[in-house]
Amino acid sequence: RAILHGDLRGEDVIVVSNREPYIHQYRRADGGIEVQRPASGLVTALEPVMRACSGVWIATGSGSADRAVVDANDRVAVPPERPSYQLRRIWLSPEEEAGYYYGFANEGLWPLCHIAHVRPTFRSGDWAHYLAANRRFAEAVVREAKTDDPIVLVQDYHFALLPRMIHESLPDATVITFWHIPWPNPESFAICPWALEILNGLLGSNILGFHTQFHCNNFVDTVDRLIEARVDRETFTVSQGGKLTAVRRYPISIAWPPVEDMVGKPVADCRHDVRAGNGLPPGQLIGIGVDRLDYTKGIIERFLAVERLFELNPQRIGQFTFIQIAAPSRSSIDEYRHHEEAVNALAARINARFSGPAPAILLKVEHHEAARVYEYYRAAEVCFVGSLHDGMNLVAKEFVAARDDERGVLVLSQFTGAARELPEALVVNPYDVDQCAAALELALAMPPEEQGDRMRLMRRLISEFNVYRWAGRMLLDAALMRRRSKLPDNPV
Ligand code: ADQ
Repeated sequence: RAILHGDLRGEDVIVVSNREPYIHQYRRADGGIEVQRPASGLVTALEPVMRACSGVWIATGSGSADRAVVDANDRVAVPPERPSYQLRRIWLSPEEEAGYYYGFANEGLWPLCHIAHVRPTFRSGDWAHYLAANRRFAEAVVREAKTDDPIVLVQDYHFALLPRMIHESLPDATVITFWHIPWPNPESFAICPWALEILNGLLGSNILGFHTQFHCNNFVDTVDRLIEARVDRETFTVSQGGKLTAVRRYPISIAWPPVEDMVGKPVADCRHDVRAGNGLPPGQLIGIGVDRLDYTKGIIERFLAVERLFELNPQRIGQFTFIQIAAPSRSSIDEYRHHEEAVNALAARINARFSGPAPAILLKVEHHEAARVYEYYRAAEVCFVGSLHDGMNLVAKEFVAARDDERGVLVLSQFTGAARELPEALVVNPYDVDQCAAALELALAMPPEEQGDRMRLMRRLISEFNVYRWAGRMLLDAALMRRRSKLPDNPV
């Protein structure tokens, strides 16, 4: 935090992300405007940076009252209760959004980068929108820069072309790009008809960050295989046309300690309220899953594991309920709608087979307030993160942060970035239904001392490697790079 507050004062910092940190939703009856802060680790991590240096955050306007509050330059000061930095909104038409966001980013790059066996769809029309949207954000960065050497933090796969565009207009800018999803191997990445453009775009960054070393390796291998560039595996840098990009691992995390609102309610009250609120008996054993309703999250596989648990351990029927909280996501894409239907049908089939006095699966397709999500974490015996592939997965870390009682068991897919940091979880292969069912039973039967031993180790890691450290390490590396680049050339 000291880095964020001290070293950055006076720096010209710009963040670019697709989603905005504040959404002005609608005008209330009392004339005020309802503002939502989407539950997002990114905002938690980067807001202290923005506050420290009165920066500018550029994002797509998405709320129906967003236009009503901006000035002539499409800017509004945020946070609403204590304005300290500017939010600059970019307005995309429905066609631009369909092509750039739903099309190229989410039907192309998302399945391309995740091994979930969903075929990516690439359309030249979507690519044209992606290119144009990146261009519009680049123009906004140039307009918002107060100096010719700003620090620009580019977030995620929506903006692969942006780093190069910024570098061309502001060659002295320090561009730090963070790719929040996995990076595939070179053969998989080469499927993309615009693979070279994407790589050249990203290599406009001074620093390119991934959650795991494995994804850094895949990126460097992809560059080595597909384009003309010098790859140095000793320093993990790529140089192309005199431009150097450092490829680095920065595992994202969550705020620590967790905000008081999240863990203020006693565990016993959470246990009672979650059971009573869902019509479950007081002693019911509970498993919890929390995800966007996305095919990469392995919700189907988790339900199959719950079904297998009941087949193998009939004494658990009626005694155990798996509650899946699933936030609707990208539902204008066919693949997501089909997935939602499949999830619903499977829950119904398993419930028809295995519900006792209480249901086997409770599927709640809705967004919950963050404090409610934590209440579920605190009420559960087990949290099951079953992603088929996931850059990091913050749910795993949130569950651990929520358990200040040092109880509860995390069952965690080996295909998440989080599994590399939390080996004390019960790490499973989500495709192996029997193994997952066995892990669930092990979790339900685990003695409290062992739960505590595992939980304490995981809590220690997250308390140390929290989200401030994620942002701080990237910015420290960037600061060092900037100081080095200002030294005169070596005269000898
Ligand atoms: P996501 O794919 O969105 O993020 P994840 O890291 O699990 O995945 O974060 C999801 C967030 O949404 C969590 O904070 C969770 O609490 C919240 N959430 C999920 N379902 C919810 C619901 N029904 N109601 C309310 N909140 C809900 C991408 C990458 C990840 C990477 C993050 C951050 O895919 O791998 O960890 O970015 O880099």
